[in-house]
Amino acid sequence: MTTLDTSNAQAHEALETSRHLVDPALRAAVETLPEDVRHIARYHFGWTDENGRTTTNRGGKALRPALVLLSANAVGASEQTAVPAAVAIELVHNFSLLHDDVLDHDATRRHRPTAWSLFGVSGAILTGDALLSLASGVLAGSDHPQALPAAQCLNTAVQELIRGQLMDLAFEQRNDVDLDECQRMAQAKTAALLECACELGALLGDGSTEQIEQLRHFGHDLGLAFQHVDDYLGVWGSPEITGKPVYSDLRGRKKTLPVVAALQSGTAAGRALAERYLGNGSVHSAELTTIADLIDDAGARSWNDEQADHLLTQALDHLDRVGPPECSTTLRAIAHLAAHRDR
Ligand code: GRG
Repeated sequence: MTTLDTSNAQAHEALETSRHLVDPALRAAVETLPEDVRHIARYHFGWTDENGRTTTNRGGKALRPALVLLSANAVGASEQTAVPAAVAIELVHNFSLLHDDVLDHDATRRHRPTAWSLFGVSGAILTGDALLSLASGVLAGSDHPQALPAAQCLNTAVQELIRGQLMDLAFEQRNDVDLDECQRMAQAKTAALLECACELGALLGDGSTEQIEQLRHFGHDLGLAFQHVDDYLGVWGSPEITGKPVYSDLRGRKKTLPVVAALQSGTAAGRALAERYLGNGSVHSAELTTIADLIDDAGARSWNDEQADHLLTQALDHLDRVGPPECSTTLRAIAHLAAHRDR
């Protein structure tokens, strides 16, 4: 086994352990929802099929709750201490996915039809709203002394998510998006929640101000690396990994990080891409492979990989400042996995 294999195995094991710790509390929280939204929420999490029958579906990767628990661990606390925050963060994440699928008109998520496509737009939106309010309730209902600052941290992250999503949608109508604003959009839409996950773990784990700050930066840099990988998968990922149709981001002419990097590259491929990609309506299926190739030819695929690697290194530097390396070995393994889902 190579070092990478060992690290990946460790990361997968940690995700599984975290799932075992968080799942009972997450399910118990969802069970308190009114019947109709509970039905949709159970489906969305992958626990039941659309008729309410129990399934063996795994749902999402549950990365964010693992980050919460392992951040608590990294500051010397038990993972159990941070379970309410892990539940809250996963509820917020899934609220954002339910809304995101509606806003993007996506028909598939996690290898299954999206909630809105089965239960209607109103059902999906209201279920998302219910998960968001449940997240606040779970944090407020925990008797942890840091529950109030934790709720404030989560609230700030939600505001960032909304800001990032608005930017993302606005970019679809624009042909002049630059890389700087695209990175700011990704920070708000994705990095803010991973940052919050790590901060919450450190906060509930009673970490020092310096430890909380370093874990916050770790989560932020890892979050941005994660979005680079997500955007890579949106162009070159296979449906087996993404759980979505091939070229999912390109069909909707999304201004993702590699796309904008290619458009701004000043290369002949970038100009040829602009001619095909900038416009309205969905991209014709026959054009998708050519578009993906042009993004690659413009150098944006390797740029995207380099950015993800650089951000991972930066994230790990922050982790080094949290404490002795043996306290964060698992968090390090998770970071490598999150920043290399494709490779
Ligand atoms: C509309 C009020 C209102 C708020 C919602 C929709 C929204 C604001 C924000 C969108 C945020 C979003 C969906 C960002 C993308 C982040 C991302 C890369 C999600 C995929 O995360 P994974 O791969 O998902 O961890 P799994 O399926 O594993 O849980």
